[in-house]
Amino acid sequence: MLTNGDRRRGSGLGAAAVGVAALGVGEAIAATRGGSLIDTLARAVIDVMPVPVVEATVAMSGEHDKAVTRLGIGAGALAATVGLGALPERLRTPAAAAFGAGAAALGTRLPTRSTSTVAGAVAAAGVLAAGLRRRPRGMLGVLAWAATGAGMFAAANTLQHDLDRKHDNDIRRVGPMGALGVVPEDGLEDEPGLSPLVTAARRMYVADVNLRPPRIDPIHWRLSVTGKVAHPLRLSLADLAEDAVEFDAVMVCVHNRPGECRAGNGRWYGVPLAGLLKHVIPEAGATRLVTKAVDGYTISLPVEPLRSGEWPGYVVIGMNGEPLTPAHGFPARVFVPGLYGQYTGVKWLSELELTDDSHVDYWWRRGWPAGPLWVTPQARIDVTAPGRTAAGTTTIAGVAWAPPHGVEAVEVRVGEGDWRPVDLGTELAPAAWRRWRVTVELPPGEHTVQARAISRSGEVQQGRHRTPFPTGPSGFHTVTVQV
Ligand SMILES: Nc1nc2c(c(=O)[nH]1)N[C@H]1C(S)=C(S)[C@@H](COP(=O)(O)O)O[C@H]1N2
Ligand SMILES: [Mo]
Repeated sequence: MLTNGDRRRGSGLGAAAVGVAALGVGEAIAATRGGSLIDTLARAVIDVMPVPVVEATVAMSGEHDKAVTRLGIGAGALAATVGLGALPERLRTPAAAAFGAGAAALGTRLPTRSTSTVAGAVAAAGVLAAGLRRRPRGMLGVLAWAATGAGMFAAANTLQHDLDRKHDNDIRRVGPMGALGVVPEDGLEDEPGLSPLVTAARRMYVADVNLRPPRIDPIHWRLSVTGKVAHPLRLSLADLAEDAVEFDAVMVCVHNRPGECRAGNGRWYGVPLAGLLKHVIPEAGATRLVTKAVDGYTISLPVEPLRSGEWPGYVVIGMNGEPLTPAHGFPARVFVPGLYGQYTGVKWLSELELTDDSHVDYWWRRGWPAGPLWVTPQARIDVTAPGRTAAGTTTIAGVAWAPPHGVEAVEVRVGEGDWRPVDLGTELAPAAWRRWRVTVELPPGEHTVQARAISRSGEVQQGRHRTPFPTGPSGFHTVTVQV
């Protein structure tokens, strides 16, 4: 005999299984043309998420923020289905239809819009309505629905991978972007565990508001320079490549708390914005350069320091000798070394618009200051290892940055002891990160080691703890060493 409690649990499971099937079917149909129901729902949620929730998600999930968001959206959608299933029968179909209409509307409205996402939303709503009308009975029924859903998710995954592979081929055909030439060295190559001097694109942190990078066809892509300019421009990737130069610089996320890895050092290839701006001739009143992206994200920068070259900014089209990867903004992004990633310019650049001060950026609207915010000096400890030269010594090594001025010095201290200098690797460029190493003698026991960076402009890294929001983090990276 089934009790009422058993029956309710059973029907909840049945509704969840229907939810998996509906989402799976939606995801598979959306994927036929590169769309995604879950990514669309996620982006809609991210766009309205209160900043404290965004900050908590980033702080808690670290590098896995996208996976955590995707799981959260999936779980939320399933919970919603269970809720739908608990409604009186006559309300379930209208509720499923409303869900489908909402998801379809998002699929047409968001910058990531795609007809296949709309089709997926409609199909998901149909499966949901049908499934909830005759809820699966018994364990076998539940399993059958859930397995259908799982199969559909697997199909969606395969379709997305195929599209990614095709996109990677399109990118490969673009050819080299700059030459890494001689692999740069700084004299600290022999330190195992130390971050590489130049961060490989696949090891570079990824931070943006999307679950999946937009796929942009390089053949048809053009960069428009518009707005208050005497000579608007439309440039292809090949046009840009003609004026590109190589530069070394560290990209740092404003969420990078001491010791974290949301920072990477690249050898970039880009067109100086000063030259580009000279070419288009800004009109009177053109005070802001709005960098716009295909994901609907904008970051605006003051025109004057970019035009004069006081802030050397670039339209970047390559990293480490290759085109940008999809995750890092292919085919183009704007980068002003020294500004935090969130203020430095957009990935997946589509347009540069010169305008007045009335423009409001994605994150300002959400409570972040108008900025721009500059990266503060930061030192990270990568290595604490037994010294190789003498017994009882410990090697401490890491990276430090203070763009755009450069790292003047790095210092470490043990416990509350004095700050002592370290050896610095050769500087690639002031805006790049600099590696460092020191060997200290430590008595047996447990020790805390801290590091701080000092910028060539005289700014000393602050030890007081500050959260990333609203002006960037501070504090020292502190590690514990057992001798
Ligand atoms: N179009 C677009 N550009 C963007 C973002 C975004 O969400 N969308 N995120 C910014 C943030 S917060 C950072 S830290 C950098 C990260 O660049 P990366 O992912 O290549 O490291 O990109 C910036 N550019
Ligand atoms: Mo960021």
